[in-house]
Amino acid sequence: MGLNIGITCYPTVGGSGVVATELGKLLAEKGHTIHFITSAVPFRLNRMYHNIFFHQVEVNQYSVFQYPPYDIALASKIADVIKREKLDILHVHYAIPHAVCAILGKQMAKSNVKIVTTLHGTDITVLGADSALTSAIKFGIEQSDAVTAVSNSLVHQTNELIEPDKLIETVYNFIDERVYRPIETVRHLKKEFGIEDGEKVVIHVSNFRPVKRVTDVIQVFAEIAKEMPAKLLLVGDGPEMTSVCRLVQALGLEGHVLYLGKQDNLAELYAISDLKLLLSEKESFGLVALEAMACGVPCVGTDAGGIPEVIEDGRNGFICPVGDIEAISAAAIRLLTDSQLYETMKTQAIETVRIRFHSSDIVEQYERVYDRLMEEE
Ligand code: GMT
Repeated sequence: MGLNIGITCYPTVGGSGVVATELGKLLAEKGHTIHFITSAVPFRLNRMYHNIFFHQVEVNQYSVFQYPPYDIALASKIADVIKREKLDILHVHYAIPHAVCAILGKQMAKSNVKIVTTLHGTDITVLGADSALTSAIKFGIEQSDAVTAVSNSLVHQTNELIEPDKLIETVYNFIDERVYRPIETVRHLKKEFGIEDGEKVVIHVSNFRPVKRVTDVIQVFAEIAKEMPAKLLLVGDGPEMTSVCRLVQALGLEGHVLYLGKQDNLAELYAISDLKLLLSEKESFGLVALEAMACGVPCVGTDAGGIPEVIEDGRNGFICPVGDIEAISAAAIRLLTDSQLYETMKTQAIETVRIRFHSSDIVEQYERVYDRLMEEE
């Protein structure tokens, strides 16, 4: 029987919002009723579903408040939706603040709704190290009925940093295979971007925060461009963009780098790309690597967090030490120049996504968590 499921996430661009929204859509397609309780319509909620509802969290901007009370407004909205829609499950993404808001909302509603919290990384690897927040994160985890994390590495880091008295299960991220797949029809894009036949295309997609080490991407690309004609697609924007542009200029790479800003149709960009670089120093999973691999683009990534659980070194891509420009460049150049190795890794990348991260398997894992909690009644 279909469940009534509330989902809270950050609805704006970001892997956690993407995963939460795609999960809601696939659960709705399986007959569950979904209630998004968020500050804006999730950006990936791009079509009409009869069984997906959106409840907007309105934050009071009253000037007396030095900080807008988002957390309290969310808890209050959660309480209203729990009561009115008789939620069975409330699935929140991020321990801080969402798990804590869920617990408060449940208490306000005097309900027995089951809370599932999914940890995505930043809540643990960045906020977890902030002693001002550790108790709240621990509380959010321990008071949830079930807690999942998006990689084994994140489970391990959470246990090390927070030491919660709670079992945390790994449920990997997934992509929508209908969107992220190899497509052949956009070859004209290359021409439109001014990419010559025979030029290799390297792509990097991120929010350009310091943890993504985008300047390493530029340094590696400079080494690649010494060996072969190549272009670099930079997709996304963020605080590091100024340093990135400066480095591109200093290395004389202006004509080789295309700044594409934030983009939606990534499958089309992957269709014209040969290699993806994900060189982060912290990354609980690396959803962008999975998206690229699903489109048949092998990746070179760093040995940070959950990246090696997605990119399997020497099988579907390469893993190198964080910041080791020489090793990363050598791996990238090897992949781009050995056509037999490239074809093998491309095939393995597609296979890995299909076998280890298939959306139907991952959604079933979440359903099993929900069913288990419902049976505990
Ligand atoms: O850091 C980001 O890129 C954004 C952040 C988010 O909130 O979406 O990403 C985190 O969650 C993603 C989805 O689970 C993961 O794929 C990212 O690896 C994770 N980011 C970090 O751990 C830094």
